[in-house]
Amino acid sequence: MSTTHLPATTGQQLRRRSWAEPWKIKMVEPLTITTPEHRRSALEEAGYNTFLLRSEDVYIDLLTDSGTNAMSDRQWAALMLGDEAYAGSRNFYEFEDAIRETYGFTHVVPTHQGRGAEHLLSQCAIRPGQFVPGNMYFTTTRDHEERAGGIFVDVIIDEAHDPESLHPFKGNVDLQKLAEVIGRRGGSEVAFLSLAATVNMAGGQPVSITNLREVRDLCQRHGVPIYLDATRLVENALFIQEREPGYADRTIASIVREFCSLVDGAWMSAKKDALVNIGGWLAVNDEQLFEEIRNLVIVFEGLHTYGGLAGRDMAAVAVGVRESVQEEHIRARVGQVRYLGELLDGAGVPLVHPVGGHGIFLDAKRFYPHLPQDAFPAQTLAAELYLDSGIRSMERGIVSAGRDPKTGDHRRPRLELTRLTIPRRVYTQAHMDVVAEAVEAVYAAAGSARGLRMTHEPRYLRFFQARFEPLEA
Ligand code: PM9
Repeated sequence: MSTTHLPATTGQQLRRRSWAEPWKIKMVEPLTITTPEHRRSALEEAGYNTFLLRSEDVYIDLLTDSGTNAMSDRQWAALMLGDEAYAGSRNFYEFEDAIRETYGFTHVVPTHQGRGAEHLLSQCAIRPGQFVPGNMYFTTTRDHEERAGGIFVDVIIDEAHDPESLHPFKGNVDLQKLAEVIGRRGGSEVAFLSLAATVNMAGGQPVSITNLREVRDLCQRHGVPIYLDATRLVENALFIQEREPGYADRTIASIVREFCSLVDGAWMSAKKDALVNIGGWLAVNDEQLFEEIRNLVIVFEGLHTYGGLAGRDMAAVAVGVRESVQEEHIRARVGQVRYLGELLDGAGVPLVHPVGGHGIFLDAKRFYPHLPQDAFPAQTLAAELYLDSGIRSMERGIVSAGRDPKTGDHRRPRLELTRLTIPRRVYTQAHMDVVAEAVEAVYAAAGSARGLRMTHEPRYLRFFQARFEPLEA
């Protein structure tokens, strides 16, 4: 992995040394290798939607990094110490301590996963008709904000919508766009700024602390709170350490704390950075808001000391949160993503630059310049990659964007991407080599792809369950 190689001195010469994953394997899970005929029939059965494939028909699973992480021996050991009391489980207090220490918020409730927290926050902090500006949308986040009557407005910088822009912090908020939203009806008509770091749909792109400070000044002047989606904040912290002047000598843990000190609260899908298979949380500093959240969590998730999780799940989160900010871990995690990006760059495959924290986002518009967006190029690419090699990826384009609730038309995002998401501590560098070769093969055959037609469109978050069929030649 070239970006994390250590220089070693041999006489006068500097030589690159090989890198290896900072863990060894204690338990293995066999992978399934399938035939092209088997994959063709599995994909047809799944309606050309990779979400509808059975995992046993998948070879290398890059659908998501959510809940697909390998837990450490410490986490597995913690699972055995689950306190499954209905109320006041010991593991809740461990969970609360880990989140308070790592992220710095005062009040914490567990939730079954990230969208449970989004639901609670949206219900408690949005009045119908209020604006909810955000640095690009995320599918479940925007859905909950709109369900609560909020009007989502994208205030990310323009560079985020350009897959070729090399801006180092493509997740940043555009201050003018935010000021314009606040200016429409005043700060009291803005529920909160919904800030994600990193920004998933832009390609795992980070937000800088400098930008956050400026945004905070603006929000404070108008009484607008900032709530942070901290799902991949540790990855964001690595980019700050690498790219933001003054942060090179700071620890990841201290950058995470500083970032959180500039916002009013946060939520997290613990299934990502926190290295577990299930879990989430919502944390705020405001006591009154917390009282409301702590009450509402009982209605939708469970008592405020388990929030839909088993005691053992909270124990695994408590250990995972602390492991997530270890320097070696996070460097290896993001380094592995970068390694795959470098292989694909070497082969001239079009993808989002700079490479983000949790995956490679292939640029389906440039991959298939002959396909219109109505033929679902990113969905097509995910299907073709599965057919070629059994590798599963995810559409992040027009299908994921859904329909505008007012007009009923497709939302047409500028970014039409297919995401190769890397689970944490699961695959080795050799798997990345195999993935790169498969993507190259699909790119070489790109001219023959015909695109897809949607045959079934669910009402909510359609990308999860939509069905497609190939367009005729
Ligand atoms: N992200 C992902 O694969 C899981 C499925 S949605 C396609 O990227 C952010 C930034 C996320 C996220 C989930 C959630 C929701 C909130 N914020 O999946 O409910 O990336 O735990 O979290 C997915 P849960």
